[in-house]
Amino acid sequence: MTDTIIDTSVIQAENARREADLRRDYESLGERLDRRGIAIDAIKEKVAGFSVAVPSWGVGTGGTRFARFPGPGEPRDIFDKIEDCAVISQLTQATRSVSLHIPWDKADPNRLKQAASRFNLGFDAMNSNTFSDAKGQLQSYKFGSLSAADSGTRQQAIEHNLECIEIGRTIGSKALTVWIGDGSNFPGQTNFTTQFERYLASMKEVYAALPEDWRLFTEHKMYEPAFYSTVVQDWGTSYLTATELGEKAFCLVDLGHHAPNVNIEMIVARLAQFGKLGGFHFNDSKYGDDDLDAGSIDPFRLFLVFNELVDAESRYADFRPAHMLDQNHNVTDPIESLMLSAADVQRAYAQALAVDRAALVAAQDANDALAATQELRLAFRTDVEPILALARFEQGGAIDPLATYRAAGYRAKVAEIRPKVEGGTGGIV
Ligand code: LRH
Ligand code: MN
Ligand code: MN
Repeated sequence: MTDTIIDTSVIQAENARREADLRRDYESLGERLDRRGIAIDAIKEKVAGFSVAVPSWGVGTGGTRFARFPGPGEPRDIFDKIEDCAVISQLTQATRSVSLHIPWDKADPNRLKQAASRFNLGFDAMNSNTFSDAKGQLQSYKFGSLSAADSGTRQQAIEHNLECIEIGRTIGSKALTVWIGDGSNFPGQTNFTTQFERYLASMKEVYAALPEDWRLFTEHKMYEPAFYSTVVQDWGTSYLTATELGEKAFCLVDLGHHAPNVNIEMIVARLAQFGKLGGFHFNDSKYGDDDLDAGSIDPFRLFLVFNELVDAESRYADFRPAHMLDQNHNVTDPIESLMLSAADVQRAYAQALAVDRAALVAAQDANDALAATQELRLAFRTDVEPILALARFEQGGAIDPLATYRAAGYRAKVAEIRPKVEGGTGGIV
């Protein structure tokens, strides 16, 4: 039996107030989609099978680079975080796993596994951290980690990644995501080629320790914390790395890690075409790596990414990118934000499934640019909320997760148990 945190009677009462309207809305949307030759139930089925992992760090205190402003009922440790993730999963039915960050979430792996399986949660990719110094660590990552000039520092970073794999093995994870902050702040500070050689050599050692059924994701990011050059700065370098390493290595696309206006959906298409798209960190941004809620700034971009994913699904066998959220900020209850992000990722998927693919291809082949783009706009403008809500409802989730979460008073309840956290300086990247 799966334990639940939110009292099911609260969910039932909230759902009862909304069910009749939802069914009417679903039926009327079904009729409209049917006129376009699109089957609503098929979309619902796919949406119901879709899951995006919650990042453990996303349920914690949001911060800016400058300060942390903790809210009430902050999780005290990874076990509280798993409970918060269980709430998100229970209400949205869209987040069946958690992505851990080591050493932030370091704990007895058997306890971690037990804590998650109590709520039927799995573990998605493990994230290593060699971009900040852990307490008591011998070498500092101030001047880099896997690509550092100092061999002892590189060795320490390699061993940390191996440890992440070991923890992941015990808890049932099947992937390791490596993001490094290595780079330079000044022209001439480092040699681009030597630094990348050292990174590749280190990554080869990590790759060699990867279990047979695991995948290794390399996550690129244009800049920050290094501001002149970054070792894995774009999808090109990420692709080179994945290719150098071997068939278990793939590229991870964090939507916030590109230059403004970069055509991310095209990067997605390229990586998928060459079998190297490993997964995503979904979030949204206006300026840089803002880590805002998915779909909150540019939902059309998210839709266009999913448009490529749906296209790729039909083209490639064994196409199974990992879907994870990566967000962390300051002004909302993180559980609320993560629930809305999960729904927005699902929404983009549902909208992409509502594209009339045959009509799109016909317009493209006829060089009818306007008709082609209209197909996308039509799907993007479709309000697919009834599909998402019914998929949630049928799996025991909340028709309206946000209202139900508020009605359940979860945050106030945990605030009674979890001590108030002091604010402080920032530091999350
Ligand atoms: C780097 C990043 C990476 C880290 C996370 C905390 O900006 O996106 O995925 O692991 O933030
Ligand atoms: Mn990320
Ligand atoms: Mn980031």
